[in-house]
Amino acid sequence: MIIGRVLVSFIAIFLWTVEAGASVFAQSVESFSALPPGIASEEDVLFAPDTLIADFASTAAGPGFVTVAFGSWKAIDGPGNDVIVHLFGDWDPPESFFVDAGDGATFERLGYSGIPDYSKGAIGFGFDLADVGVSEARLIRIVNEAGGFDHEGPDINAIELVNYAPIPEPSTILLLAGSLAFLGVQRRS
Ligand SMILES: [Ca+2]
Ligand SMILES: [Ca+2]
Repeated sequence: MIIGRVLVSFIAIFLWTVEAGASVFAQSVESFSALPPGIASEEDVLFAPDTLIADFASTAAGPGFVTVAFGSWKAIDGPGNDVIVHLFGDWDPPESFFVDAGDGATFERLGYSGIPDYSKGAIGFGFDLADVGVSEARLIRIVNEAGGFDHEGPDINAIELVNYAPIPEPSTILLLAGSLAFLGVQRRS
């Protein structure tokens, strides 16, 4: 009976994907380039949009970047845009950026922010995994367009997944495999 309940909850977690409605926001910073002086914390890019932002400066060594993860969730390709990068602040053309999706070892370039009209306040940039044929990604990386000289990066407020699915924990997979094996034995006996 317990195994049956584990199985039911496992399936329920899998069914809760796109239909959940709510968004998932970045929950941890996996890697990042240096922050310019006066910027409080790389973690200001985490969680829902607020008044805390971080920018990751480009230097002579290369473009600034930040890579984030989403806890127990991964980005998947669903209807329309799948990833939204929220900025808050002033905009300067060299603050344009690229967005990459990947799983650590490799990344695919999802898109480019473009150079929008100068504006202040909150701006969201949407990106679609389907544009580059990516079906899912655990990590999202934002890379400054400007590189090779000192320049602040985009004022990143939050990184949102619109379409997402749970990342099965290894223990859950083992539990499921064990449950199926047990059910198989029961059925044969
Ligand atoms: Ca999509
Ligand atoms: Ca923020």
